[in-house]
Amino acid sequence: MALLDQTGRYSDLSLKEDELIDGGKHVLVAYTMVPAEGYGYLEAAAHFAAESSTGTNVEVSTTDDFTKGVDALVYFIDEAEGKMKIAYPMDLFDRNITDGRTMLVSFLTLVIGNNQGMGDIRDAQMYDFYMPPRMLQLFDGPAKDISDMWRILGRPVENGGYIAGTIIKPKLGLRPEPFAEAAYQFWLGGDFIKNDEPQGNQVFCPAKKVYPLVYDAMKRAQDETGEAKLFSANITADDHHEMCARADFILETFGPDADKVAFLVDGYVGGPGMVTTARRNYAGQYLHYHRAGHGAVTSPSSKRGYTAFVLAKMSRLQGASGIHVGTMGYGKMEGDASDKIIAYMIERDECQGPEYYQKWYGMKPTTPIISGGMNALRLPGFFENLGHGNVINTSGGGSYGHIDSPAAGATSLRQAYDCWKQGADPIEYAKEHKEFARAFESFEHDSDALYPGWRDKLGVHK
Ligand code: CAP
Ligand code: MG
Repeated sequence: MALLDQTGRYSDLSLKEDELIDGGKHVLVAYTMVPAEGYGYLEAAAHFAAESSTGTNVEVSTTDDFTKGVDALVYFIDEAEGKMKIAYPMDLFDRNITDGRTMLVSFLTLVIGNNQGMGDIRDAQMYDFYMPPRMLQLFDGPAKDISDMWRILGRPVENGGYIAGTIIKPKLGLRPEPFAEAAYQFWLGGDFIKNDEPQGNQVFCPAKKVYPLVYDAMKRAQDETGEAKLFSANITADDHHEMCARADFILETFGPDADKVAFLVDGYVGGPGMVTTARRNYAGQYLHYHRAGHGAVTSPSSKRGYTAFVLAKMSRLQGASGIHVGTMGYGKMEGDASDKIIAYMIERDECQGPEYYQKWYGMKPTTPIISGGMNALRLPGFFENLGHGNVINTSGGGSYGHIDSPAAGATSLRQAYDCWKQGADPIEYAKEHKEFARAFESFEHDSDALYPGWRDKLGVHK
């Protein structure tokens, strides 16, 4: 079906990207895009830009010259590569009437909104974006970051290193007493425990019963180990007031140790409002963004929405103190070694993304949270790929699946980091470190795959 040709108004391929960046007045967005059958590339891209800014599929009589001044413009296309780039004038984006700040939901509504269902677009996925300095100033950014955790753990606030964590497993089905016992057992060896993403106030494990028991477990583990312990409590809920009721109860329950509580928000399924509820109402707490569900749009098999890189970059703008970034091919979830760019973009003050070089101008970093099928055997390779261990790692199966105890599982995680930092051979290291060695027997599928001949070398026989 013939469409209004909007290339004249919504594209200008003479625009220069470096001039747009120097001008500081545009948000730039890079997409992979494939038009639907029978539509021209630039025509479809221009219609995409119209629908994402000031236009629709026909001219309207109410448009005036000012309107045209805030048109989004296609400034680059590569039909062979299936890529386009669009410049969005900053003034398109909505601002709070309360404090003038901008909001991620407006960014999403425009750049990944109606354009996701247009008849002349088959595929369109955002794979990078560039925020100019003024827009960065208008996002909340993180209030707390990993340095706050290192400080509580009594470590250097620079390069404080690996935080050994877990997720209370099984994912659901524990009543309060076994839940708190699972926490206590891990804390005897580890630093950090999170609720699993669906754990909240289930009828068989009421929040008002379980959190006091978890706090008691934290105190006992702190007393027994002489170490501070951290807990990431899930406050995800549809209703803002419910979120606050959970957060308030948890802070009251942990009382003098409330600074050791992070708030977990299932930010993808919950959406920007939920993340901002936590960020703005509890700025004193580390904001832990869990991304359950993101695979619906970020999976390599998805041709729409946005990538995991974009999700993580957006979370820093929103103020996530930490976000799950996957395991870069070393764990159970989708991903590969090149995903390390996701970590670099959210932890550094400037970084080259897939398309844009982004400076953050001092916005606090977002911690890469590494989770999903990890255990002590998989970690050395992970650290080698990433190049550092300044991360929070939560290994659920990797802790509660250790054949000796959750504490031994936690210790094996710490030892994996130590092994990598020393540049030691894992087999040689295992000979001197029992919990790490027993991880080989705990996760035989992995040890066989990663360390062939490990049995003979460690003198372990079936
Ligand atoms: C990991 C986890 C996390 C996933 C989420 C799970 O448990 O608790 O939710 O890591 O994936 O429920 O699978 P295990 P990602 O450690 O037992 O695998 O971190 O990639 O968002
Ligand atoms: Mg989970």
